[in-house]
Amino acid sequence: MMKLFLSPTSPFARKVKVALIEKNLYPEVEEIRVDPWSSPAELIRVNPLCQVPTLVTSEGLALANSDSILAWLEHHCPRPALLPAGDPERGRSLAIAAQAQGLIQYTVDIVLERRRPTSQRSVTFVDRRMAAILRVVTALGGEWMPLPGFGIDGIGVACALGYLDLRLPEYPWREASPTLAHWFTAVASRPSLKASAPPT
Ligand SMILES: N[C@@H](CCC(=O)N[C@@H](CS)C(=O)NCC(=O)O)C(=O)O
Repeated sequence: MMKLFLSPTSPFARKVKVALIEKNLYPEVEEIRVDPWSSPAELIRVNPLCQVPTLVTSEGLALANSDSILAWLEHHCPRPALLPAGDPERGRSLAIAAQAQGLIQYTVDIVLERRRPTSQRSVTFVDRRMAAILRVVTALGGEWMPLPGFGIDGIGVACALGYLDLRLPEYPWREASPTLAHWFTAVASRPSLKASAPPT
């Protein structure tokens, strides 16, 4: 039995949950819901970083960091594959997944910045992140469109867009990238995305 520490709103944790469901492994997973910001002892015991997601394998190995967990999963449970076997698709998938991961991190950066007292907030920093988010969303709807199928690139992009809708609902990413909006609507019906959707 594997253990997955997650919080229902974490987009990083959602990537891992979606990948586990897509690989038909979720029946073997015990889901442990925690709030990492309250520093729960059970999370710190396995992951000194005190972050979700943390996956504890059936051998007792505690893995942090969504991309490291996905890499471990792909190697240990190769079917169905979430990463193309050959180049250039494999490289493209990793490149798109990296943009998606950055998109999530930049959105989190803005959320954390907004939680700071007004006097401590940096407008310059938020503007820089906002500008990058717009560039990434545009690229993901164009040259870096997720590959056909639903691998780690599509998983990352879907979780990133879901998180944008959750945390920055006023952000007009669909207008910036109608093609990406169309793709997002098409994949939204996947059971893995439905089962992992954040509470509204
Ligand atoms: N690079 C990590 C980021 C994980 C992360 O930042 N998780 C957040 C929740 S969305 C967290 O646990 N934050 C608590 C903290 O940073 O203290 C990943 O991809 O998994």
